Amino acid sequence: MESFGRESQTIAAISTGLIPSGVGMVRVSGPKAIEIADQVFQTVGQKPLQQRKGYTSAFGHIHDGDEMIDEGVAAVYRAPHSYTGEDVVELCCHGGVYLMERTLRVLLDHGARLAEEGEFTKRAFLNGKLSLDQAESVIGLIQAESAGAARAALAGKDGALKREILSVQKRLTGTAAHLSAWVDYPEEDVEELSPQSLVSEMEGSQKILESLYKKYDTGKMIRKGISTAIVGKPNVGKSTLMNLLSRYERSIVTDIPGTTRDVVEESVLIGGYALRLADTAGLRETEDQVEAIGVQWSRKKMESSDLILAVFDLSRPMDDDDHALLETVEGRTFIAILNKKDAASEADISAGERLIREKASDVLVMSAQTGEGLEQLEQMIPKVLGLNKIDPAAAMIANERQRECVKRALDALAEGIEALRAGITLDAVSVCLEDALSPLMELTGERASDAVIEQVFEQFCVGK
Ligand SMILES: Nc1nc2c(ncn2[C@@H]2O[C@H](COP(=O)(O)OP(=O)(O)OP(=O)(O)O)[C@@H](O)[C@H]2O)c(=O)[nH]1
Ligand SMILES: [Mg+2]
Repeated sequence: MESFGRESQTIAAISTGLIPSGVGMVRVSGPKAIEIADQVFQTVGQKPLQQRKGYTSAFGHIHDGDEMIDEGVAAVYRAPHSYTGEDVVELCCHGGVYLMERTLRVLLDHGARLAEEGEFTKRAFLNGKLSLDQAESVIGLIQAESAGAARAALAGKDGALKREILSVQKRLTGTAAHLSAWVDYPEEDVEELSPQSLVSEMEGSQKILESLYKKYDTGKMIRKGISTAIVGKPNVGKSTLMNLLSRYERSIVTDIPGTTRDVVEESVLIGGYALRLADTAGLRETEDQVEAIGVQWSRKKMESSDLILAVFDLSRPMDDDDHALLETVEGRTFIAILNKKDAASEADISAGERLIREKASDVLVMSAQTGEGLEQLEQMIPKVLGLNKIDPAAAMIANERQRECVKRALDALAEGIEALRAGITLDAVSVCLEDALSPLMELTGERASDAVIEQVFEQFCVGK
């Protein structure tokens, strides 16, 4: 009972980060937002906030009783034309942690309640401002670390996925209508209402969902970054490549084989994508206990990464270790980096290249030391991963929850198609159609349980 009416209460939270910064923002939302803000914020030479229109702002003083805390600006939004769909006031003050916390405390003293994680966005969802998948894109926007990730999140927030899902829902509802027409008037031998035509309709929906589903892993790389392992035998120049890509001395480089022992990680931006690089210990059999652990870690890193940069040294003849590496990366997404071009003769280069090309389709001759070939590498990476074929602004599944919903819809559709083909009762097919529709409505939040909604908004921070 404690939570009775919580949704109609006025909430407040600090929406900017809790670190000293130029400006801080404390947000209030709910039926009493403007009234409460008026008790805390005194406009200077202007009407109180309650007499102001939406989408206006006023300069004034934030005070606690007679004590002035700070000066700032209050922006007023009137329901339903605000982020949450309720009356909202955003109080911008100086971004000192004490000032923001004090401002918040005074708002709470005057009747606001501290907002829970994601409660502003949750209210936007409950008030029909956003679908559940759009709300999830807000998290994506906040977490985006690259241009690609930000574009994908913005497209999601704009409703790209929602529109695609709604179009499939519409198709499925149409198919359900045809199915019942066929059940009700079987004697009307209408050509387009055959089991075969129903199968085609369902396959149409299946195709759209499948294409979304297949793009999931690539989309994930755009959003979360491409985990990339730099591997190779000792001394081939892995750490030099790491430093070249990081643009600073991230890893220790020496001419002693076995220099790198730990996995050294760094995030870099390449062509609008985030690359999560891991420089690893050179792969070789070793008696050295510490180095041996490093080699194990290298292998683990290689197994879990999206992309492998397999480095070879052109200035020395290829040996068994190089061949072993080629075998290890076979079947994986990798680029063979033929390094130390500057220290190799034309003959070495062509011999090395010929050998590697037998096993690798993406090969780059470069010099990590001089930087020659860096640009080509940066262009190759998105291409090898197929990222260049994906429009970040297109509809994309953004997380595991959404992926699972699409998967359930696909399973139900496959079952329905099989049932139709096998001539199983049409009632069973109706059930499959309903089973396909239901997870799609869960995805957009049109028909999601409270538990699902809770889980989504728990991932937000307070203030959003
Ligand atoms: N000439 C030339 N030397 C290079 C190049 N890349 C790396 N080196 C040299 O090769 C040696 C080994 O470089 P590292 O980057 O430490 O090699 P690594 O693969 O990380 O070696 P381990 O950590 O021991 O496995 C160093 O002396 C580098 O300066 C290159 O492109 N050209
Ligand atoms: Mg190294």
